[in-house]
Amino acid sequence: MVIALNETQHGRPIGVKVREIRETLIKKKADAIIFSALDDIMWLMNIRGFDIPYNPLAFSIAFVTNSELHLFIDPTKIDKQVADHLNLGLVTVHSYDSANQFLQAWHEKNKSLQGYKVFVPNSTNYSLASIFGKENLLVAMSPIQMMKAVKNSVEMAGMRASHIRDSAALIEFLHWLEVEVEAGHDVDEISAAEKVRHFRAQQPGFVDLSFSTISASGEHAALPHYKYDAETGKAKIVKGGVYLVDSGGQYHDGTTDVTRTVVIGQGDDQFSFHNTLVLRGHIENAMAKFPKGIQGVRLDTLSRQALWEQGLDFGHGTGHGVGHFLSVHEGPCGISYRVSAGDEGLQAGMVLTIEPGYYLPGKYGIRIENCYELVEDAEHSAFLRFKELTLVPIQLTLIKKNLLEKKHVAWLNEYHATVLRVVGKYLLKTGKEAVYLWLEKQCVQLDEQSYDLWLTCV
Ligand SMILES: [Mn+2]
Repeated sequence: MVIALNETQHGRPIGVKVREIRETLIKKKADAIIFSALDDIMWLMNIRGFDIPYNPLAFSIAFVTNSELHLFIDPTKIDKQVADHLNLGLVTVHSYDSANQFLQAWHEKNKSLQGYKVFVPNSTNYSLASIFGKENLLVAMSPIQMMKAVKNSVEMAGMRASHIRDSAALIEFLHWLEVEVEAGHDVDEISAAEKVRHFRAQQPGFVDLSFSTISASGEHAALPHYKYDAETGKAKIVKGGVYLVDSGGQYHDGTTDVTRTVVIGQGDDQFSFHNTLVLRGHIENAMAKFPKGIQGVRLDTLSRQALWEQGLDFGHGTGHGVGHFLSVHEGPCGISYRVSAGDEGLQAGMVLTIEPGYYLPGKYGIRIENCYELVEDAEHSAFLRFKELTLVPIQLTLIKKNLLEKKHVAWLNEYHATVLRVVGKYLLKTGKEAVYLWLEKQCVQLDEQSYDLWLTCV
């Protein structure tokens, strides 16, 4: 099956997108461009598919010339509605299997043209690229990479709306987890992960998870890419133990990715120390104002500074791009200690995660991850800043107050006020009063001057 997005979901018809691609072809003096990256094709055609778990993609190939637009896809996946949608976009649909033959014939017909060139994005497979002959290739990053990284206003509205519902689902989960563990009921990594899916699946517009949930108790959390199996997943989530949940959803209007690390009950001193360093790094990054167009690599240090001061670090990038009802990891921009391939600089309208962590092998791991949109700074129009999409409370009882400055506390207070206002309202609207009351407690405002009240009020 393939579905077509409507105008209120994609915000930009096929024709407008294709026109922009043809302008690129003219600029690059190319006669045609081939697309084989599935997220490029889904975005261009305003369709989504279900051929790959967690990724709303359909196996396909697209070919754009100055006057033609071809899509190669299994025709049995296309119903009347999708056919009409593609027809309206002036797309000629062919069977997936006929792509090679079609492209070969097209090449034969055009190869004698003066200055003949085919734009082949650098992600294209060898077999497709070799159809056109080495001397005729223009190999570069797919122009769609940047086009889809910068969300249009409709896509961004969808990202915001889906993040509210998704945050509500995760808050429901965290509330459920606390109640269950406090009651002494058995909760293991597998049953917790199933609950995460359960709460998301109840939300309107839910399609699938955006990746396989990382549900990690205790020392398992020390492995950043941990995946439970039937055996390891029996690890219990216990009072006083660390639990890390990294998960996300695919919705008709957006894609989400969020990580929280929690302790039901009291965390120990060492854990709170490391947790606060990670939190401080997250906040430092989230508060940053930076010039438009810089590469994400220049922001990466911000999320590590607090750890570095203590001789600590983490072994993964700070953040990645996120698609709009597409892949949860999306290029070309990211925030990493390595320059992300093809990073042409950060722009307003991009969606990025900030997810610093700290991992103590054999003991526990910590990661605090939110999605953010990049917006123009209100004071300095040549600058950008982060605006939160993810709205899930960050556990206040795991913070060592002497490791935060007033500005970090102010950020936390503002964040939690937004969480309560936006998601709280949504929870009440959907009849989740018990969850709302729990959320209210998680979002308590901290005293910015003296933190003395902290432990009594949380
Ligand atoms: Mn992530």
